[in-house]
Amino acid sequence: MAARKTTKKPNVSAEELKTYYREMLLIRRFEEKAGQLYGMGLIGGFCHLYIGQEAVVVGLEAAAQDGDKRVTSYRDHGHMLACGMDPGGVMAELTGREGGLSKGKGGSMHMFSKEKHFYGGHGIVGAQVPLGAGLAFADKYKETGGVTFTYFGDGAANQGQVYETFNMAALWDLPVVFVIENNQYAMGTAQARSTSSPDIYVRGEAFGIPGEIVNGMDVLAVKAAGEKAVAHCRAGKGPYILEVKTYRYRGHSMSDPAKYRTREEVQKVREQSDPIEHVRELLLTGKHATEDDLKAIDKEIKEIVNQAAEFSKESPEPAVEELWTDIYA
Ligand SMILES: Cc1ncc(C[n+]2csc(CCOP(=O)(O)OP(=O)(O)O)c2C)c(N)n1
Ligand SMILES: [Mg+2]
Repeated sequence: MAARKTTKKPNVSAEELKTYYREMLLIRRFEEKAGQLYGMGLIGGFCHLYIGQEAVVVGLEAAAQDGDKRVTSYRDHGHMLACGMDPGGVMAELTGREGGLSKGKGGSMHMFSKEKHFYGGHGIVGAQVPLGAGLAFADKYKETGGVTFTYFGDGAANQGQVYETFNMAALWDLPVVFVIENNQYAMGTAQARSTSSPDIYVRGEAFGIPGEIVNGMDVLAVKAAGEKAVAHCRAGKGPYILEVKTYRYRGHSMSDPAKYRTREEVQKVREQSDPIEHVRELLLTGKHATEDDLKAIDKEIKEIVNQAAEFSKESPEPAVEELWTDIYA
């Protein structure tokens, strides 16, 4: 993973930096709270946390325009929060309550928002990749000018359907940004043990799809790469691949004891490359914010997350009759 660089003064306003700080902190605190509620038995089933990867989605959302679409895997809470979906609705879905975004019937991996153009939330590894190309096909067909961000992991990048999708997306010049969130592990398997090439984005070359590596612990680097990718797509030049190097601090899911890596490895990333600390440092050293300003933001975020948690506990269980609604068969 690329080391954090704070020596170069970034060309970014104080407000922008504070927005990224706030958005990344919201994801982190939300996920910590979800972890707590899971530990208390209030969340059941699978729950995959996004802690450590916050700069990826926040940076790319900063490069998106209204009407752009996003689709991702089961590690999806951060994507929903970053595109503006309600934290209370997400948390109540995790606890399986009526106020959840899928009325408590879907859980962590099954939320959607037509309004925010969030198309899931997919538990089958790699399944969202062809769906993302389909969404981009619709935009191209309807000439909306929209771009679809299709997120998948380093493990998913070894799936055959990814390359079938690359072929068609390139053939039809679809406006899709393929975002490989390379957090270096697929469940308990390190990238080097499962993936033949150290760089994954180069596989796009076979289809004529350009791409690049991005430092996923630096929100500004992610945003800049995202802008380049989106401009490529909007200009009608077809798909683009961003291989974003990141790291997840928690286990694969809440039931993972994480015996395949050392505590020291995780600690080292936290200390040397944490994406939120990075922006915090930029804000303080650039004199864009004081410690008190940042404390006020921390407090504001804590309140949002506490309210979401309260709502997720107070919202009732779905009524039994709900079993017969939203059925498409
Ligand atoms: C088709 C399929 N095969 C296997 C699984 C089990 N599985 C769930 S997540 C996962 C690893 C995926 O890793 P990666 O794509 O790197 O994403 P990350 O979890 O790191 O975000 C596997 C093998 C599955 N859900 N679907
Ligand atoms: Mg992975």
